[in-house]
Amino acid sequence: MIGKVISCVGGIYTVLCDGERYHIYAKGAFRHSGMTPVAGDEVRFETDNSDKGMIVEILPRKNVLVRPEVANIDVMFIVFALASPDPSLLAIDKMTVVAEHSGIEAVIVFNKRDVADPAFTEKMRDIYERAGYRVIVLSAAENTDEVKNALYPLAKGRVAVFTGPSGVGKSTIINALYPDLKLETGGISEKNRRGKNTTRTTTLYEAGEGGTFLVDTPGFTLLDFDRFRFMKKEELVYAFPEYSKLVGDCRYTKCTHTKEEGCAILEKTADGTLPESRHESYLALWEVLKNHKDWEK
Ligand SMILES: Nc1nc2c(ncn2[C@@H]2O[C@H](COP(=O)(O)OP(=O)(O)O)[C@@H](O)[C@H]2O)c(=O)[nH]1
Ligand SMILES: [Mg+2]
Ligand SMILES: [Zn+2]
Repeated sequence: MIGKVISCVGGIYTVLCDGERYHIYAKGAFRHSGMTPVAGDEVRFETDNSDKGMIVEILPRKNVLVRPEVANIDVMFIVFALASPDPSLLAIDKMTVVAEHSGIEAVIVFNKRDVADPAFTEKMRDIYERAGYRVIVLSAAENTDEVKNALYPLAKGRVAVFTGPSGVGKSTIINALYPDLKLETGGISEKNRRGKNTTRTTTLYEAGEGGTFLVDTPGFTLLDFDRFRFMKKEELVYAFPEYSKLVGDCRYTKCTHTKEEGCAILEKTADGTLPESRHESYLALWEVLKNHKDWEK
């Protein structure tokens, strides 16, 4: 049988298949191969018609994230507040880079418009629209219809990950979208949960009438970039959509886009065509990736 892994707690996988939930183990061979099933995996499993059984195969993945550990993501909602807390543009750009590199559609969601300066809101929208992203501005606590109208069409029938720092309104947004899930808001319970559990587990929440799965990541858990070693620094430019199309215009084929003369990306940043903040993030991430290489040597 083929099913979808919903969660894994203490080595027991919950697998959803034809509306039934199976609580099963994974074949020991996975551990030896270093690739174990994660939430979001499509798996082949054997069962003796009870709710028990054994996962025997992980079907090919579209993509997989390490933190949170989840596979086959269709869309990543990168949620930040426009104020309280103020957004870190570097933190946003780390997440867009992870999404791009993993081949996951990223949607930038700015919440708490009600407490933000309108000029700042427009500045944020402009930066990310120019980068090529869909940008959604919300006031989730005030207006649930707005959340539904903007996000429902993008989440419906898909595996959607909500990521972003604590306190930006992720749970509020998810609750507005799918009130039946009743996620706790305010962050206190998240802290408790994290305190008790040393190992993080990822759960896919089934939402709506089927085929929609949500992942709410508590706190700032998306791929800690400093431990993100599978990306080469030369690949970074391709994780900035507005840069990848300019690479061919740089004077040198080995341009690193950090300081070279005749760099198309530097020129377009200097003349204001491309936002400064994105290039600051590029430089910061370049340094991280460069140092990894040294460290590995
Ligand atoms: N002012 C304002 N507060 C909001 C908005 N959305 C959520 N909040 C509040 O922000 C706090 C954190 O929200 P929560 O959904 O728990 O954030 P999470 O940690 O990202 O899941 C809560 O007190 C919410 O009521 C909003 O649009 N405007
Ligand atoms: Mg939350
Ligand atoms: Zn260049």
